[in-house]
Amino acid sequence: MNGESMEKVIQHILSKEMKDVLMVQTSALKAIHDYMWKHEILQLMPVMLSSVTDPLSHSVYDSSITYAGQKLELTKSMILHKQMSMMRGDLKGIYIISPNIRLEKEHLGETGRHLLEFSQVDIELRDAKYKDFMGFTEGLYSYIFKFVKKKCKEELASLERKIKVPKKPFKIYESAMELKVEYGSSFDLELSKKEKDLFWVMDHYREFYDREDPVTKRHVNYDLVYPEGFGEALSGGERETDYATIIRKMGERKTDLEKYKSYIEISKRGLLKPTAGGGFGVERLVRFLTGRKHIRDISLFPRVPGEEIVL
Ligand code: ASN
Repeated sequence: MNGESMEKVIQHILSKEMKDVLMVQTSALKAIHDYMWKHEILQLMPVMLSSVTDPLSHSVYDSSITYAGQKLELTKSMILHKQMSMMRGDLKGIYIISPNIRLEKEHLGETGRHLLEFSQVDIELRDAKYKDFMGFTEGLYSYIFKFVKKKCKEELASLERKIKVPKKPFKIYESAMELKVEYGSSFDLELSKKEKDLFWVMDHYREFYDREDPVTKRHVNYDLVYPEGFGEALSGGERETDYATIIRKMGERKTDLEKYKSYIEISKRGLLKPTAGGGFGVERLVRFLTGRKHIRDISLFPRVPGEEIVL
């Protein structure tokens, strides 16, 4: 570490706009908790050491550690724990403000959207279909935007940001597959630059846990995307519960079955229940609400891929 990077970090912590940003963040989190309370969705505390975690659909550096002879991973997302918590059957839904560690490749530092460590509002709803979860999320986003707009008038004015409460229902693009052909692999970003409001993109090929319709073969999942070029907000889907289907899909994705053996055992016992869910990053939400250029601008101690962590 050199003196120059130390100076930069200190200037960043002391930056003038950080208090306004933190006020917007705190208000958004309050709105999220209120909305969950109103819908009787209960909060779980985060799990940070996992014997099974999200395989993710893109590659990251290994974050495993060994403790007392057991190999564990720092949690990439609590998707599998969300599913396993719902095997209780008596919960309407759960959410977690979940710290996620994803040791992303260095080049992603330039996107303005990626951090090595971020907090995800991760939600799972019992007996829910994709439409139920999307409706729930649209309500949540409208609630957050209205709340922040009302409570943070001064802060938003000094940040020179106007918040527009999104109109429901949000626009839906039915097929990520087709968009990929038309716009290339960063189709969500291209559309994000064009669109003026939040929108959904359906049917993505990704991890084994998102449900595939056995008849239509569509992937019953979704991404929510911010407009104005801010890119992806949330991803989620209906979940796969059937043991044989999970094993088949793990095979297709060349998943290490040994690594997931405890989760596989739960599915083999028929304990997984039909649910739908999704998660969105707190930092990306705050970046959008405050209209900042880079995600580092809204985090007091940002961990940007490829950058030295000084403090
Ligand atoms: N939270 C996401 C979901 O619920 C998973 C993820 O973060 N990759 O599907």
